[in-house]
Amino acid sequence: MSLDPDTLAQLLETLRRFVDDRLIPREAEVAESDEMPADVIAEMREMGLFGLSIAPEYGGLGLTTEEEMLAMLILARAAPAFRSIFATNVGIGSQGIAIDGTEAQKARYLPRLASGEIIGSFALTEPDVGSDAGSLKTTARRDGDSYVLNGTKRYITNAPHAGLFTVMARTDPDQPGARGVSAFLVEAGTPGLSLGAPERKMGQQGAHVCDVIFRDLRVPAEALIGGIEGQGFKTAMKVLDKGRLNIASACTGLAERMIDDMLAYGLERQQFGQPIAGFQLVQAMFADSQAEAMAARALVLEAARARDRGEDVAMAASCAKMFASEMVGRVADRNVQVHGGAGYIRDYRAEQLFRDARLFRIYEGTTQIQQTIIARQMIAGASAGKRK
Ligand code: COS
Repeated sequence: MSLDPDTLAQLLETLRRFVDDRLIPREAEVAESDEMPADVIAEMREMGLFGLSIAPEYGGLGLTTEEEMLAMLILARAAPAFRSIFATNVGIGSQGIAIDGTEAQKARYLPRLASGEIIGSFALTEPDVGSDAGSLKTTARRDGDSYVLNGTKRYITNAPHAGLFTVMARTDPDQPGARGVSAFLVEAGTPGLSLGAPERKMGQQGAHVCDVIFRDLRVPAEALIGGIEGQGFKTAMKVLDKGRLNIASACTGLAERMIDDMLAYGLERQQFGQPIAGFQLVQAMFADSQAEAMAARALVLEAARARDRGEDVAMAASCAKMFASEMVGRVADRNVQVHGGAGYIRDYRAEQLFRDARLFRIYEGTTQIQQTIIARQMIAGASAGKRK
């Protein structure tokens, strides 16, 4: 159910103040320490950020997709590590349950995810399985009233902090592709679950990823999402449709922040006796960035509205994710360029955000996978005579 316009405006204003007053001033501290401060997480919990997308009956704010994207556009103005800590609960760490879970699974986990009491992680990628997600090798063998999981998941966002993992595993060894995959809910602390060391990354310090390893890990049959085998790949794809919209809004919000930064610097920095913002070649970088960020905003919000209307948004989400993640890379590069020498120096944020933004073109489906999804749908539509 959508919020009334005043409540939505108030929420967005509160988020903007939180980002400006509480998050952006702590970016350097988080980047240097590679830790997310406990008081920041506590404040995020109090504000309900972990439950933006979760229905009110499970303790969340129950925002529509469009409202959620409007919130994310603001929250993403801070360095991406801040968003990362609650974003898996809003997106890929909760949506498998929200979309395809049984009533019992929703009642058991969604309230704790919404409050931020536990962090949810999404475990699809494996050492040998990235873009070709349907060929995953982790197995889940039925044994009486339980399943026994074996395998390794790789680069799992928030895994070091997670209380709950949505794990895609193969229940049917005779089905090598997507149809043999099922989705499970695995709680942290289950015997047989272990974690690798946190990876050292190019950027986004303060956000953590590591391997998740299952060795004869036993879960009850009730841990199978939706209670139906063979649906796990489709669940993962539906989760990623939504996740890709989230990434697109994160890219757009960060681009808008960097445009503000480059403008502020351009107006302050004097060369040849005047602010560099007065030079047309610098203005071209402002203008290209602004037009591209506006296009990304329009794309993500239109896709969000289509999702709220109940339409299939697989292609629109891929278009938004592809365009926005490529766009934010260009804007991050121009932001460094406008800052000149200062743009290359650690003490300024342009350098950090340039590295942080690089991940967006890779996770939740590379640009090349988004291109594949978009083109496949175009061809299928044209073949079926459905393309206008
Ligand atoms: N929603 C619902 N169902 C979907 C779907 C979607 N968005 N996309 C695919 N499916 C269904 C298909 O309809 C098909 O169902 P049937 O078997 O009933 O026909 C099934 O899922 C398999 O789909 P498909 O044949 O397209 O699977 P492929 O193995 O060709 O893989 C890609 C498709 C490449 C798109 C997929 O593997 C993918 O998204 N890869 C990237 C993974 C990724 O983003 N990883 C990032 C890690 S998560 S942070």
